[in-house]
Amino acid sequence: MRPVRPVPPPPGTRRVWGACPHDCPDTCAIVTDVKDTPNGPVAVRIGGDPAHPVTRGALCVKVNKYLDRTYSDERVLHPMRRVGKKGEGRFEPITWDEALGTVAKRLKETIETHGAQSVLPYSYAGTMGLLQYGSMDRRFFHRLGASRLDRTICATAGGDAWKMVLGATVGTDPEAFQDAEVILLWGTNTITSNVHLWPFVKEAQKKGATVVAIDPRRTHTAEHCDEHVAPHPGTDAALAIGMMHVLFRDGLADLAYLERATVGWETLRDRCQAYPPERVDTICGLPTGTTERLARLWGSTKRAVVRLNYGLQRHHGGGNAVRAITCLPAVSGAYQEHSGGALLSTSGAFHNGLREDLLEREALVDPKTRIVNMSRLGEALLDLVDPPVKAIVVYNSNPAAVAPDQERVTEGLLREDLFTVVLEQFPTDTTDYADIVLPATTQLEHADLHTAYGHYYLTWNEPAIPRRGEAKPNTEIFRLLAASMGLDDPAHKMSDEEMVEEVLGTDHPFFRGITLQRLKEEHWVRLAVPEKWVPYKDGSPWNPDGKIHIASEKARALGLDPVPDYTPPVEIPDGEGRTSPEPRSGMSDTRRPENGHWPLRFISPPAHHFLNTTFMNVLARHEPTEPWLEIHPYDADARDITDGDRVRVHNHRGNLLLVARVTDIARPGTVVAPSVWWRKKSLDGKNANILTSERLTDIGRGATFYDCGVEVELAR
Ligand SMILES: Nc1nc2c(c(=O)[nH]1)N[C@H]1C(S)=C(S)[C@@H](COP(=O)(O)OP(=O)(O)OC[C@H]3O[C@@H](n4cnc5c(=O)[nH]c(N)nc54)[C@H](O)[C@@H]3O)O[C@H]1N2
Ligand SMILES: Nc1nc2c(c(=O)[nH]1)N[C@H]1C(S)=C(S)[C@@H](COP(=O)(O)OP(=O)(O)OC[C@H]3O[C@@H](n4cnc5c(=O)[nH]c(N)nc54)[C@H](O)[C@@H]3O)O[C@H]1N2
Ligand code: SF4
Ligand SMILES: [Mo]
Repeated sequence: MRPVRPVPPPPGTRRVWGACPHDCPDTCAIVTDVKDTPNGPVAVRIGGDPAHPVTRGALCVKVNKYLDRTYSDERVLHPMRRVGKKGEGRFEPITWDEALGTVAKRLKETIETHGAQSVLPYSYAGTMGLLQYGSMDRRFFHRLGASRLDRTICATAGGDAWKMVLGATVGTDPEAFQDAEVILLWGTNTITSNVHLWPFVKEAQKKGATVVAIDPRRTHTAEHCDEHVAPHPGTDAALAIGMMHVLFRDGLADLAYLERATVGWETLRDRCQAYPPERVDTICGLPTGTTERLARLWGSTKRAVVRLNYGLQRHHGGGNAVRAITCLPAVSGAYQEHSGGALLSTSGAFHNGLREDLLEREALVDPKTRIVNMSRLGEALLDLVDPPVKAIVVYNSNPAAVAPDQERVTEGLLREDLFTVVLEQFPTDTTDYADIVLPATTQLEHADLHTAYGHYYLTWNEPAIPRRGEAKPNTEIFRLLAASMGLDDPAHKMSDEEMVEEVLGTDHPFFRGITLQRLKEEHWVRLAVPEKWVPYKDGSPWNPDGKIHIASEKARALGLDPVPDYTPPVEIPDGEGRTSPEPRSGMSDTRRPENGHWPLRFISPPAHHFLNTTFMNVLARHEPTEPWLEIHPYDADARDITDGDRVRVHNHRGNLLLVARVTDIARPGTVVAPSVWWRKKSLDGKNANILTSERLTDIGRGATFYDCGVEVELAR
């Protein structure tokens, strides 16, 4: 690919190298140009590092505006105490001493009265830096004996499913995509959610590759592909199994590779019998012949790669869908090629080496401590789990907006006997429910070390500007909280850089020669993985027997089918009119009406300018309208809905006001609400999660945001 021209720093500035902190596979290398002024250093320009092989000098539309975010007048810059009712968002500033004293006192009282497990940390990937994501905070909560949090809201369904087959979340190098001959973009809106893969896809396309998007929605990514296949949401496992049916049937399976590198392939071949391509076309709602054609395309070359992403795993059967797709390159033998195979995440290459166990002081955890699933926050706050949650400390997340079954979550957060602390950069929907808000720094104001889940480079983030107001990094806040609570073990006093040295203190070969010193000098460093890496050439190095587990003993031990199978969605019938029964008790949504199948499938994938809820407050004006619903003309006509009408989307969990966009971007039967809007900046104080359920995925205990049935009507 053509090299990128460097951009010199503007005159009178100095350049500081950093990393994008957001929950995005690309983990861009950022350069910030800083001017020293009489009032201190000020960041004047931000951009992508031209020398970085994946960032290639460009940031996305969101982080290009990171200076607007950092210097926004909306920032929370001082500790605050609630003065209004919960949910109102009225606060008064207090000193740090007062804030820390109050939090320490309330947590101590809670622990004395209700036990340490009544304290719940709630955090996700608002920042993905190892320090600010999970280090001092984990040490603090582990030492207290607080409840543990099962961080399932995004990726565990796919991640655990992938690991069942391949042992570690390591996939085809994104830089290798440029040499592929067939690329399937499966359940990924690449241009929105993984834009730095796109140039590699375009390069392959330029060289003659066929690129196919598999997505119920005709995204802008799909529009730029050679073909768009639009299955019903939640039917991907059937499609993958149907494709493998054709590969086995037509002699396109690489039996030598299957024999040499995998276990259990014969069982999968037998499973495929039940899914002839014609049946699969019906299940998925595809034109006859689609499954067969896709299979032949996939089997036509070993330089075939599938980029699967997380959209397709947010369904009841999402784990099995990922397992099935992961088997495709095994059956065709594409795992033997540098530019073949599959990519879900690259994170395993980092996490299998780094000493995150030390960073988080995992040794402090009593294995008997209860675990709360973050995807069922409503239940945790309402259903009197034993012991009840009496204090919640939220950071790096905005659960009032992003957690499913919003009504229950809100009811929980409104509880008068719940003590809520939120560490935030902005006055979000969640801070509105806080008793105490603690101001957090942004990426330009703190140090951090970044892994990635969409490439193989480790990146150092050097602070570029002074902290604004009284904001502090998460690490510092938990250091101070530990001191206020009287925790005086040296683990709670280490500096950020000492923790980085500790986490890098690994003898794993991927980290050979990588030190903090080197990272500071070079800004980002490729892991010591082979240049033309083919991780699954001979099987999987991450499974004890060295094989790819097409049949998985891990799955069997969990009571699952050892080979992947298709299970229909729970709330939305597939093309054969089938749904899955409610999952085991304790995981189901008991308020679902008898025979209650809503007529429309509802999905709420990321809007182009938002990152989950981050940037919504800064960039909403760049989105086409107020919060909207894409609805196909066929479904709109049947309901007398015209473009621009206000519509009410509803099901048994709640209802939501949106603006209708009548468009064939959505397939008939599926409506789409690009997300995730701040509730308080929406039309009726709610967002898509007023409709989603707390049901969990078949594998990985994940959230099922897109397994959601609704009806839509004109709002009156
Ligand atoms: N701009 C932007 N980028 C982001 C994010 C963001 O919010 N905004 N979020 C970040 C995060 S946290 C994550 S996890 C990733 C998420 O990014 P992706 O993994 O790409 O996930 P989604 O956008 O949820 O879904 C991708 C596509 O899957 C489609 N889809 C939904 N259901 C199905 C299905 O059943 N089958 C198939 N085949 N497709 C389906 C959706 O229509 C969507 O276009 O992106 C990251 N990047
Ligand atoms: N309906 C629907 N719901 C969804 C999704 C969907 O597609 N549809 N996607 C789901 C997915 S994939 C995910 S990953 C989750 C994401 O959900 P969250 O992890 O809650 O992500 P955000 O909404 O971006 O909120 C992150 C918050 O962290 C704050 N933050 C950032 N950096 C720091 C820091 O250094 N310190 C502190 N203290 N705070 C910081 C930001 O200001 C922001 O408010 O949402 C899920 N919810
Ligand atoms: S959000 Fe993703 S694409 Fe945008 S700058 Fe960050 S890492 Fe790069
Ligand atoms: Mo996510």
